[in-house]
Amino acid sequence: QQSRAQSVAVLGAPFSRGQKRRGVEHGPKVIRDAGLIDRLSDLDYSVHDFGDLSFHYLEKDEPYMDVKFPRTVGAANKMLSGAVSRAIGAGHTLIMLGGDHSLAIGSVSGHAQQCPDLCVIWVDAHADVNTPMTSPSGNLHGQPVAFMLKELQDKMPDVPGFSWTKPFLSSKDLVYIGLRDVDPGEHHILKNLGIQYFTMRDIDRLGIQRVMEVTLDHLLARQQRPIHLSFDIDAFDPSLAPATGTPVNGGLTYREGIYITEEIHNTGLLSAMDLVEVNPILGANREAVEATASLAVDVIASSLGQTREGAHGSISVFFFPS
Ligand code: EXY
Ligand code: MN
Ligand code: MN
Repeated sequence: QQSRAQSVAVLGAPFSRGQKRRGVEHGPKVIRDAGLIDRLSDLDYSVHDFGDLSFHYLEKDEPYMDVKFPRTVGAANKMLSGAVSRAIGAGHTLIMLGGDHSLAIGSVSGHAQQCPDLCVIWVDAHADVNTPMTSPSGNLHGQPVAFMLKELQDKMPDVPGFSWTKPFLSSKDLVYIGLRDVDPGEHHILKNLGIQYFTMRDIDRLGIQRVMEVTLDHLLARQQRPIHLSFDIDAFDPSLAPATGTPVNGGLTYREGIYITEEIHNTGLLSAMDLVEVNPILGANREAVEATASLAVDVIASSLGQTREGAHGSISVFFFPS
């Protein structure tokens, strides 16, 4: 199947203030160095590398309640949101390379400006739906979904730096896959809003085939609509993706991760994706970093149609009459 647009935009977002560890701002570089652009070109897309955004890190950015770097994160996401909206408006399928997962606020909101009917598949060890009141860390990469959900609007304080964005996503238009580290406040939100989610235990129980069937049915059965895939590399088991800031044991296998993205590609509805939380400074050695970055490239290529089956769309020598 073909994806909706034949042209892909790659946008780097070297940003790390949504959490406290250095290094995740180098994610775009190591993912590109692992061969991303060539791999996408091999899939017969016209690839537009928009380069990296340059973010301003404010000198003075006092915490708000316990929220760290609110104005810096807010401004970065505002810039990202505009860039994503323009790229999608120009007809590209958008690939955002993070950076930490707070960037999804900008990425998904920019996508939603162009495609208000979008749905979101969030692949992550974490639910990232803490509010400033429930967050145990104050880190905004654990809170992006709370800024998106309409149902949480009256639970959200006015965090400085975020007056440019309003909640735009209904909780029924979001599905999580891969959860295994959910805070009490987040669990309360997931349950009370009736959000569809699949923990690693659910994947153990149902198998990834059934999980994807229910996921796509939940989001698409009533209406075909654009998909935003927000893929946190820490969804994978740390043995596969060691170079990341908040690893949690017992994650996705390689085959489960690739099955997820193959199924999403097969809908023909992927419109934008994030690949976040690759942190080269946290790899134990070069091999660990390269393995994580190369996994990120596999996830993106598979989301855009690289298959394990193989394909013969563009060969020049044919053996059989067609
Ligand atoms: N739930 C924890 C918190 O809110 O601080 C940990 C969040 C980690 C977020 C990572 C990127 O997905
Ligand atoms: Mn995340
Ligand atoms: Mn995570």
